[in-house]
Amino acid sequence: MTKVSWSRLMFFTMLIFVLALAACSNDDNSDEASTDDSDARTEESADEGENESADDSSNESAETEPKVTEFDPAFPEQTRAPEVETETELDVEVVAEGLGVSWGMEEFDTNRLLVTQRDSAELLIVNLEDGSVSDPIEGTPEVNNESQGGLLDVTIAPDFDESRYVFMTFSQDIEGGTVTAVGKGVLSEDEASLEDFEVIFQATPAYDGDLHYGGRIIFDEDGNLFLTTGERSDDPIRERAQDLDAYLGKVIHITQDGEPVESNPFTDDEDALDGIYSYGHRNIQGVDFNPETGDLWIVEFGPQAGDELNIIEPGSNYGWPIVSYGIEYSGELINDGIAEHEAQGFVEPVYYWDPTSAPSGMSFYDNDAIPEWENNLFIGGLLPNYIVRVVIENDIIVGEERLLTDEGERFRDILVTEDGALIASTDGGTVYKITAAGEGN
Ligand SMILES: [Ca+2]
Repeated sequence: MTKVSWSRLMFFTMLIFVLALAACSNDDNSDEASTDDSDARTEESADEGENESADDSSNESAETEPKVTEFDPAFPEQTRAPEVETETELDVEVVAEGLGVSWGMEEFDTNRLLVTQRDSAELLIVNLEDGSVSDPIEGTPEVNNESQGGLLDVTIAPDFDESRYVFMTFSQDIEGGTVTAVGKGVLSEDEASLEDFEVIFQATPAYDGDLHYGGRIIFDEDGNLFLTTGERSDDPIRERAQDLDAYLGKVIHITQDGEPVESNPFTDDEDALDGIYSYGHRNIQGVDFNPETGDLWIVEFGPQAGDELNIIEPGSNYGWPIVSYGIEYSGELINDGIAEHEAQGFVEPVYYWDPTSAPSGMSFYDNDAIPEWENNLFIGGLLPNYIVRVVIENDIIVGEERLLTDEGERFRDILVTEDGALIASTDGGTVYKITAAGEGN
């Protein structure tokens, strides 16, 4: 059988399956693999699986676009994991729409979210039960909202019920350019204002640019903050990702007052900034703790291809811009085109995408409301526009799925509620709620 006819057979097989699914559900969880009619596939997957039954797609990778690099992975499971498919019937509900770029979310009260608006620098409350959206909360910081800048992430203090502290990241104008900044304020009892807002940390040096702020924050179990930054994109400032006297391209570990955590790996190194936890990153826009291992996982935007999923080890170097599984947007090789990290003394990504998943916010599904999703990782994709589901076994990526592929939305942040709903916010200002069918309300 030729590749083309196999593809067509597969297309119709998929089509029948999708139609069957649609008959019992009108959710948007259809499989996008069938929509690639370009016949541009270069993978050899057409040779695989023909002696398997129709419900076994385990030899097909979720990625159907041709690779843009010629790099080989360091180990077989490092890229293009087999496609998996959620069997649970899902409800996909639009909770809110018409908002701006909804960069960060936090569930501060059961089924109520704090949601940042990147460009307007507004902080809103979205109620997942009735879809209501509050007026902007007063007292948010002034931001530089050019290009990728603005009001970014939001989280609450571990003792929020008593302290009412809300922490946010944003791009801030200071002398010499802009920085990724962290600030905190107290949410008033009437939820109308943030009081006594103060900046607690600035990821210096400042740079006169408007790209790659990173900007995710998450609390650890000791009540300290992890902050992710970007390397400000341009060549040569991006080389500062390798420098321990700059907070660019780093994972940073600070207290609630913005001070370096004492146990940080470089506190005994006089030439290094004490807040640095790991380095050699490009632009980290997603972070969460793996609920099975307790490890800190991040996702970082690569150049053209080479988006990486990394497990963060203190003091380690993740290689950017010395090594990458991606190439420059111009098509040129990065450095000398060295991709293998470990051979060069850097930490290998646990997984990478080629061409891209354009990864933004992410969240582990630390819940049993949808049992087959438990401990899976969900990542917002900006372009292509879908949510990535990653299945992990012993720190190896064993499956990948793309969800909400037909919405045409840039998925900016992902959150799992206490009730086990998967929430996705988008650049188009939509908030989606995904639940097992019949359990959404
Ligand atoms: Ca890397």
